[in-house]
Amino acid sequence: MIPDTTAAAAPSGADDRPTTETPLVGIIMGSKSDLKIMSAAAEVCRQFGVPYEITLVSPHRTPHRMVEYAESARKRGLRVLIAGGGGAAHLPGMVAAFTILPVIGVPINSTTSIQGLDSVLSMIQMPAGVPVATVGIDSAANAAVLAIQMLAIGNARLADALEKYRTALKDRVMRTIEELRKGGFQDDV
Ligand code: AIR
Repeated sequence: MIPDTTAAAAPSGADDRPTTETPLVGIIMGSKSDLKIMSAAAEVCRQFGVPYEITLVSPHRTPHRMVEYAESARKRGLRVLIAGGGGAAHLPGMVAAFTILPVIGVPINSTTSIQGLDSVLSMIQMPAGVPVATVGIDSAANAAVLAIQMLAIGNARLADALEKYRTALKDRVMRTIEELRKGGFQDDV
């Protein structure tokens, strides 16, 4: 049975207790030490009310579990996978090899990593036909936003939520600009 540490998300605005909703986003990572970075992806899914699961899958320490996870993901109803790893981060690429679901890779600047660069290089140059959409180092939140953008292609509620999210981002910048202007900031220089 995959995964054994599933925590499906509560609807937006609710608490963190697991629900019985079928997860749409699978968030996986190579080690518990990645959780402090990868939990940001779960938080974004929660904010958008997208059911997700989060668990550990190591391509080197639990290789059979990795194959089982990737091969069963689509059948279990998942639509997109977010895979994080540090150091020799082979998880996203190998998971992508075993599923046709889109895989978003999160390079992690872990303690064993060379500032995250080895992780990036382990993910980006995938062979033609087996892509991994790699986000920035430690950018788990962006991975979740990208996953939700994929889901929003066929989901009007999520598309609307993303429009509001973008408007909120813009409003925050505009407020800062106004505050700086009041403090004498010249925003045209
Ligand atoms: N890792 C785990 N299995 C394969 C790899 N590449 C990565 C984890 C973590 C790093 O090794 O993704 O970022 C260090 O793991 P740990 O468990 O030693 O802290």
